[in-house]
Amino acid sequence: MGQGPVIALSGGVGGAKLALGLSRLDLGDELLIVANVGDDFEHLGLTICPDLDTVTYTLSGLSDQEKGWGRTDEGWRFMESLGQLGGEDWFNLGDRDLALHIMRTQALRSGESLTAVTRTITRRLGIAAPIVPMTDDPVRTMVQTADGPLAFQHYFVRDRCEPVVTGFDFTGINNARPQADFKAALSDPDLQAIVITPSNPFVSVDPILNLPGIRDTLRAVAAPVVAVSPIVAGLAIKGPAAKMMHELGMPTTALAVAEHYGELLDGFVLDHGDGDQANAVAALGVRPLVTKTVMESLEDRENLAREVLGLARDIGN
Ligand code: FO1
Repeated sequence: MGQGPVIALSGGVGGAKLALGLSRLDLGDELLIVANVGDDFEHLGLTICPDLDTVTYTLSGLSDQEKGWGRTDEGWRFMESLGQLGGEDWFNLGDRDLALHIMRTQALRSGESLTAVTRTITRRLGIAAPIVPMTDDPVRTMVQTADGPLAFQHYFVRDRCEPVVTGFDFTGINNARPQADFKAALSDPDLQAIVITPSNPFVSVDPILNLPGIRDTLRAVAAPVVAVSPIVAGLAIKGPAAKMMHELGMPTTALAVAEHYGELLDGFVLDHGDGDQANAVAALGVRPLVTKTVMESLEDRENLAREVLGLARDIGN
């Protein structure tokens, strides 16, 4: 690839896996990881930023691999005591993880931006690739359900994704400005690619795409926009994406994800299990790539990252 920026839009676990793969390619400081903040919420007086934390812990090698969130080698004595005292214990904060939330909350309260405190944290954890929030302004995903709106973490964790979703709102999105480095990379004439990682299209990627001006910018930039399907053979690898698609009356297919992103896309990466949908993706005017998108090993993460950039290069030539 050339030497311009590669922007990766990342949400939860799937996004972080591909972000890790991208960070291990020799992109130098050209890789910019933009994390969703719609999952963020105020809890126990703390500002919790789960998607920033998932990608931060993943790139620092501290993430708990089987849960997909939080830290490995974790203790839960804080949660035990919280429970004893009758505190809200539906959202699990590990003893080590808690230090990050307290530090970030303190920094934000003292007027530091989320970008600034994220830079402090990622540097302390030895992460080279810049990780930035999609915006430094407050945006909160509200899940519309048959029984009324739910804050995202209430839907996702407290209610275990059981409510039937009817739509999504991103509170604050109209007044939110794209984060400065994100905005600058998008207007960099050497921008190489924008990668939409295999995160939940509705609650992890759409908050970023719905920032004022982002969709228009993605349509206008010369750099290819390439997405990796989070749906493989009709199922989400992790999380409620397929359930949401079903409840929204969409087919739970990789093709339906490509159609959801629509004309923003130049390329779309499907798993071998969905190879039969490649022609339909091509019929959208989007270049398909069929490969192994299920990332079990570190090598899988790197291989997929390499193939995604290869697709972007082929489209760009
Ligand atoms: N997800 C859960 O399913 N249960 C939890 O108790 C939980 C706690 C938690 C604490 C910190 C953090 O950064 C993430 C946490 N998550 C938990 C994941 C979180 O709900 C994210 O929003 C998901 O990863 C989706 O992006």
